[in-house]
Amino acid sequence: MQNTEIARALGEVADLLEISAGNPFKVRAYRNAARTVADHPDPIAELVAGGEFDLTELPGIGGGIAKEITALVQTGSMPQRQQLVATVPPGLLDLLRIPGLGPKRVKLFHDQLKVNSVADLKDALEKGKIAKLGGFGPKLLEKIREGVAGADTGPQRIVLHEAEQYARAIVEYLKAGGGIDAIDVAGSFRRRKETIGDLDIVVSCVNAPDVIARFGKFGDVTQVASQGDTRSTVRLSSGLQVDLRVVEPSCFGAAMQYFTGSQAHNIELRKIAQGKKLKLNEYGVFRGSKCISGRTEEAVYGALDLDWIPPEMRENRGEIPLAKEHKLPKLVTLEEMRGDLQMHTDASDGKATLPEMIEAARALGYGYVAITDHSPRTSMAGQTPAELRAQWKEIDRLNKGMRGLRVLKSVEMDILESGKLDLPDDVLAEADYVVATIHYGLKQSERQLTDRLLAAIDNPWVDAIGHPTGRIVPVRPSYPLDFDVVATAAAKAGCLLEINGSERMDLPDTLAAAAKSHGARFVLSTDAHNTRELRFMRFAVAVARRAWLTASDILNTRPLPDFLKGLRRGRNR
Ligand code: DGT
Ligand code: CA
Ligand code: CA
Ligand code: ZN
Repeated sequence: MQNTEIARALGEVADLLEISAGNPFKVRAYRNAARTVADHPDPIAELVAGGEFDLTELPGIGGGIAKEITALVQTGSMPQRQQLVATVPPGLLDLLRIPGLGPKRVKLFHDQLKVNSVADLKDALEKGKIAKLGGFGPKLLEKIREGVAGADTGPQRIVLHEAEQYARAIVEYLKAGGGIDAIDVAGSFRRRKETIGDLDIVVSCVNAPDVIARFGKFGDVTQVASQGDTRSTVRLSSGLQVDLRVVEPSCFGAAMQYFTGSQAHNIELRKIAQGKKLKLNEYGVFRGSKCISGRTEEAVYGALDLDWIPPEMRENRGEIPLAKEHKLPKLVTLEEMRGDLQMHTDASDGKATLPEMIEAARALGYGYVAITDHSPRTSMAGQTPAELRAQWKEIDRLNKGMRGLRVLKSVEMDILESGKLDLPDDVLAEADYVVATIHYGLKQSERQLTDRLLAAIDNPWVDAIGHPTGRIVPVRPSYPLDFDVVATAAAKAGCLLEINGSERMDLPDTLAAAAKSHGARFVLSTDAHNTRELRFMRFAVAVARRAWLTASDILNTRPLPDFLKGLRRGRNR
């Protein structure tokens, strides 16, 4: 659990307290605590888990809030928050998420106009009731109107990183209730899509009603939208919907297959079944009324004369014919990754020291890592050439005493707005590996941005282009880019393209697949800014697998000597 999430939960408690006219001092206490947590350099969840740390030593955190934070970290929910959520209409939480609406305004609408949901607010807006309240100018009204329209299009999709936290918490919770034979998360989550619309959980067990009942009582549930004998749908306080299906053990594989989707993949499979005079549904493969398979997914695919298809490929993009011909690619796995090629220390904007990052990387079993602190252009965080050289000297020193892990001297170098590089060649030549990225001038034209990347690819000391499209999944889309031109140039020059496993998830899966078709090769990295984020490699691997990449497409699946020889600078050695 990240500090931002803990801070958000604390902030929500403050909002809820304010809406329910709670003690203003308590409201302020929660707001202060939220700020303290958000600003704290280390992951609070880890400090709590370590057990040694006393949260009340932090500014603005007293005994009560410390207990709430500990409960949140340990159980995934905050008692104070649950208590408040139970007392306010669930629709008010949706209202709080509308841009321009804080607790004061939500409370005002609630108290004065009996607005309890997004629908109520829409109605009040249409009838001019909000304008009549006073204090709402035309600009603000327009902003609220847009927010309402956005909220109307259904709940937001969430990034895979965040979905994982919810999925893990719910699965652990259901398991802890006992009586479960098998449990797994299906849907887009299992296909490892970059964003998740809702979570789909499949359980096989003996006593379905028990599991369904327990599911509805998960601490973070604000609404049980539907509940039947074998299925239930709930909403969590974040707005995320979770579907649960309970099946017999003999159907678990078929249910996992069906609910993993994608829908397009399933439609194709059903056609194949029909062609064999079989019927395929969430309960199994049937000949007439006889179930011929369903316990495992392998058996379901097998009954259709298909090899088992990795979930990440199930998008009906040609995987089914390959499964029929036993020609599915051997997708890259997390275990095949031998190094991490982007991470930051406290020398730039990271939170951990160089030795701390190295120790954490070693614990993950890597053979090499690149320390890629920022170049001067990155205001506040940038390293001057002198500072970089000092860090590299330190890395040389550390490498001497180290076995098993090699730390590569590196830098994340900005490609400037002008298209020039942020560091001169003589500095770049002293590094082991250089990743070039764009952080500024994102509003330039497609031509300009494409040319900037091409200029970087043109420099023989640039080994890779980092987060090539600039997108950050939950925050901003890609900048305009002629990607085919970039990928073709990178392939020709032997410049690698990065797949960044942070919430950037950049390259996106479709572009990575396109780049592969142009002959490009890749590096996978985490862009970790603390030790915990070094585990984000699984998200980079998810993107790579969705792009059908194999270990041979990815240079950092190779042992160190091959990796170094595979770099374009390696050829000059
Ligand atoms: P999401 O939640 O929008 O990120 O995407 P999914 O793929 O998880 O979609 P979801 O949750 O609506 O449904 C989960 C899977 O269940 C879906 O991938 C395929 C299967 N499924 C659901 N409804 C249908 C349907 O009407 N027809 C077929 N063939 N499959 C369905
Ligand atoms: Ca889903
Ligand atoms: Ca669903
Ligand atoms: Zn960057």
